[in-house]
Amino acid sequence: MEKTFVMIKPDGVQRGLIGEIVARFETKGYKLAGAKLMNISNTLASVHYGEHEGKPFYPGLVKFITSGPVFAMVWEGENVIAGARQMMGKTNPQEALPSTIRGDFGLSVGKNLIHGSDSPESAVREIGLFFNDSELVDYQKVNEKWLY
Ligand code: RTP
Ligand code: MG
Repeated sequence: MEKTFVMIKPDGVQRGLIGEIVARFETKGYKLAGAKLMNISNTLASVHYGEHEGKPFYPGLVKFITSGPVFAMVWEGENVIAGARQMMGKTNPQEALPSTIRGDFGLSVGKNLIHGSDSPESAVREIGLFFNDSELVDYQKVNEKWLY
């Protein structure tokens, strides 16, 4: 089954939105395979956001993502990479539709609450960056046969 990396950014943690955001993924039907509250080092931030190095917003992005704890997660399910991005909404919360996480809770592109892998390659890369194999749990959920 497909897996993706999702992370509640420091603004989401500080605003007390961990439960609200986790609940959306849970009730959608996705399965949580791993989760942890952690601080991101400058090194990890620069590897994770390496694709944006050199862009004008990059220094601010690294400063922001290392400014406080994040809640890192791995979610599993059919088409979860695209599905999670849909639930997050557009990068700029002012363009994100209502009922998306950024559309419902965000106001600015710099503090847009949540990250989600944007492709299968990114998902594998990011899961490997943030989680050891031993931190990911493989299990059956009782409701699986009612979802697919
Ligand atoms: P993310 O990687 O955080 O999940 O967000 P994303 O895919 O929707 O957006 P991406 O293009 O990867 O940009 C990464 C983060 O950089 C910040 N950003 N600021 N014009 C700007 O000021 C600007 N553009 C991007 C956002 O916080 C975005 O989430
Ligand atoms: Mg991105």
